[in-house]
Amino acid sequence: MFTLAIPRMRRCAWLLTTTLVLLLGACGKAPTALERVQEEGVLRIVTRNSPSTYYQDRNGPTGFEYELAERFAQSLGVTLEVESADSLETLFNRLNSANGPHLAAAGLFLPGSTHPQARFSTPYLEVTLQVVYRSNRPRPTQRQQLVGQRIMVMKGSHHARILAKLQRELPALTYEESDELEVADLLRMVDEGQIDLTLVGSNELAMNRFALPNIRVAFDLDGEQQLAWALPKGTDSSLLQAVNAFLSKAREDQLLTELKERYYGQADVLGYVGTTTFARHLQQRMPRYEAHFRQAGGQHQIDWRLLAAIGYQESMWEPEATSKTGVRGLMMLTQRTARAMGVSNRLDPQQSIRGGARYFAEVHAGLPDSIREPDRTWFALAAYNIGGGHLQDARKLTREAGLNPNKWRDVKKILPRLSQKQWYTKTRYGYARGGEPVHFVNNIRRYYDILSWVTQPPLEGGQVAERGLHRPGIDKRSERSPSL
Ligand code: BLG
Repeated sequence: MFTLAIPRMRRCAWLLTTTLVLLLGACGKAPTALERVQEEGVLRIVTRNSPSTYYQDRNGPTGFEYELAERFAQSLGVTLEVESADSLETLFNRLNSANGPHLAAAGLFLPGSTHPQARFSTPYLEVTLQVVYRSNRPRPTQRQQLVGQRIMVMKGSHHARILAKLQRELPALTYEESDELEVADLLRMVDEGQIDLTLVGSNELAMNRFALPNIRVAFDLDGEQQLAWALPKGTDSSLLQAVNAFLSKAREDQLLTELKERYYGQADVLGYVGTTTFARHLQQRMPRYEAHFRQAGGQHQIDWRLLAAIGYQESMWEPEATSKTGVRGLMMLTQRTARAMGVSNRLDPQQSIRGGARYFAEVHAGLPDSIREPDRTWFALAAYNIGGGHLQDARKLTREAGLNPNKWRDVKKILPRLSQKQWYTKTRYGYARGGEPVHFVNNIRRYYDILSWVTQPPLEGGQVAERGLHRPGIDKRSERSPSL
């Protein structure tokens, strides 16, 4: 009996095991966080609506965090979906909610210790944390002088944690945390004297400074800081590993350098005086010409804000401006260009804008196809200023220097050589003030960024000013073109 029974039991055991294995096999292992993103075909991120992270311009969503996240989504072969949170509290709650975003890309400071609600990626940007104050108040120069001041920071921010740490050292230190206000609001409150101080990342300050005439940096706090993306706690680390691998490649491939240059590189080019003067003229002068910029932009498919930025760089929106070389008008047309563009009176702002827009569009269209956007726009600006021939020379010298003649980043390094004898004697068109277009393009890019931010269309699902939880459309463009 037993001799028969034993094999039957074994058979049963084998059958059971096989069934279990098959069942497990059929159900599959639970997909990892990364596999879920890939299966869904969408990377969902939460961010903040601010000039240093994410906002809308005419072409759709833009901003440092947006573009970096878009590149990450591309690397995974999925599309990007963005929502913006109106406070850090909402942001971290969303991150940890069921079916919430996969990660937060929001200019978050890498915490010194573990964060209660998130795991952080490797850093992608180095910034300093700055204490800012109002210019007509005494400047604090060290930590002890923070005591007795009305300080406000965003609730749940790294800045608040730094202050909490400092409070242990300086028990008399007090500060408030707000979950209603964004960095830009806090800076405005300092600017208007409603609070004494706030803390801000150097990148954010640079991007927000244009409308804040009274803001000054008191001192840097706590050495160099780093920004990183945040992922929810409690998920496996597959997505975090993919993020880290992407960021390390982005560093190696210069993508981070490029984005830094694109979004923050221009932030300081205007300097303090330039920035505040621009902010004043934006209110006082721009409204007179806005309709002309819009009209000319519409006619030539150029973002009107780019035309306005050119106009500001050329004349500070002064229709009677005259350069030392006799170039005149709001868009600073040479006599030859004016004639070619059918402008009879260069001092007529509408004619000048129309002529400038047409000239820019022609120069842009005439560039070789090998120059892609957004560089194509920067090259067109340079040609507007220095002429196509000199730009050609600079591109040739760039190629000869082993650099890429289709990249603005490379050509702008070489352009100043056009004013050095050892170089311009080797060129076809000879001497030119090659530094001028570099400066010209840098400034215009910064004016353009500011104009894009201040005139950004409302995000879908609510007004920007309300900064609710928005879900703008997914943008699949791989190239950003401010002009066409
Ligand atoms: C530009 C012309 C280009 C011309 C270059 O000069 O003017 N652009 C316009 O008229 C819009 O057409 O190129 S060329 O036709 O191939 O020769 C070179 O001649 C104008 C520039 C010159 C510049 N502002 C627009 O950017 C200017 O006024 N520079 C002088 C500055 S300062 O007063 O001496 O400091």
